[in-house]
Amino acid sequence: MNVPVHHSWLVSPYSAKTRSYLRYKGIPFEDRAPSARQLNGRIKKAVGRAIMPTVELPDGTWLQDSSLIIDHFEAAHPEPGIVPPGPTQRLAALLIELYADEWMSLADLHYRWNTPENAAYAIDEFARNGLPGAPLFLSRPVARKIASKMQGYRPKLGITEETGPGIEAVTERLLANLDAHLAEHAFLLGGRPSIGDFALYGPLWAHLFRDPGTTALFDEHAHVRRWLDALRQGVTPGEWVADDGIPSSLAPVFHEVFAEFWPYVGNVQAALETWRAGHPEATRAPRALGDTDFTVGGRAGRRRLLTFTAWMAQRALDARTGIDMAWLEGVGGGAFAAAAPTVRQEMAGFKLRLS
Ligand SMILES: N[C@@H](CCC(=O)N[C@@H](CS)C(=O)NCC(=O)O)C(=O)O
Repeated sequence: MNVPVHHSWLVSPYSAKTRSYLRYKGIPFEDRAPSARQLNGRIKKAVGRAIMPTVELPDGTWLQDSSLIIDHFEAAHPEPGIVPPGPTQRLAALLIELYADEWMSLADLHYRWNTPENAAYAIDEFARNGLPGAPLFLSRPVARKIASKMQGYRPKLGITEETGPGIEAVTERLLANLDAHLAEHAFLLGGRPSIGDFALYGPLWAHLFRDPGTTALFDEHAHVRRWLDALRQGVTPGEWVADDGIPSSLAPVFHEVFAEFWPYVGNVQAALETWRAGHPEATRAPRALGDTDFTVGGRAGRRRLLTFTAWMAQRALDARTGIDMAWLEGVGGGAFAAAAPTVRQEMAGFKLRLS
């Protein structure tokens, strides 16, 4: 093994993020689809969980979490950079990454598991990957087990009959807003993709576009389809938008980020701080701190307060220095600008720790 091995399935959104990133960077790698046995054996042993993507480096080191995988390769291969040098564009890219990773899972799981055609397709994909070469009557039961775990995330994330239409409304708006933006720009922040592009591509391509029951969501959005193709195939980088500017055509997207997603993150952070006050000696917070009210597309639900999301939010919060505050406030980011979290976490040994 002379090149990094990217362990992933095509159905996985976070793996689509890292795969498209590695391709764009021109970093040689081997894409390998792990079997169920490898996921529960080697991979679980290496990173503590049967999860994807993982990257196994030639020296035997393992990487997990799509953001940390990208950070690793950005440090080793800085050009062409995917984090813009301007502070406002950098923040914009990290906000889109945060939203794509932590909020698009609503759309991912809703459209895949509540669309019968997609669910059947995904189960067969799980079967082919999980037990390669086995006849479907043998591999489908294994696949159904994996699927039922994924389906089980729906109520925890607040994906219900009540919120489903809200998730669809938000997703359709996102696609329309992106299409209008991409009519004028090749990528989110100009002529080259940022970490926000790769993160957003993950769920849009691996779930919504690739799953056959929802491909039609893209029928009216030719610019989004062209953008998906560019991110899938790799492109020659152009220039960032000049002068650290954020195109006004992205304003509706950021308004959505701050309208419904950011209040949820604020609730996670508040819950983490309350929990921390009661557990001053703890070195790790639980994965979930109970449930909270939330809204998506105007529909109300309840979802778990996930401490992982607070860790991801730190990346964006830490990038506020030197930014154009007028832009941030103009797109509804006042609460984000003012947030002053007192509890921090860090990833060590594939686990979050309180720092
Ligand atoms: N934040 C992680 C999320 C990875 C993730 O949730 N991967 C899914 C597949 S797309 C998975 O393997 N889930 C297994 C599980 O939740 O047990 C990342 O960015 O790598």
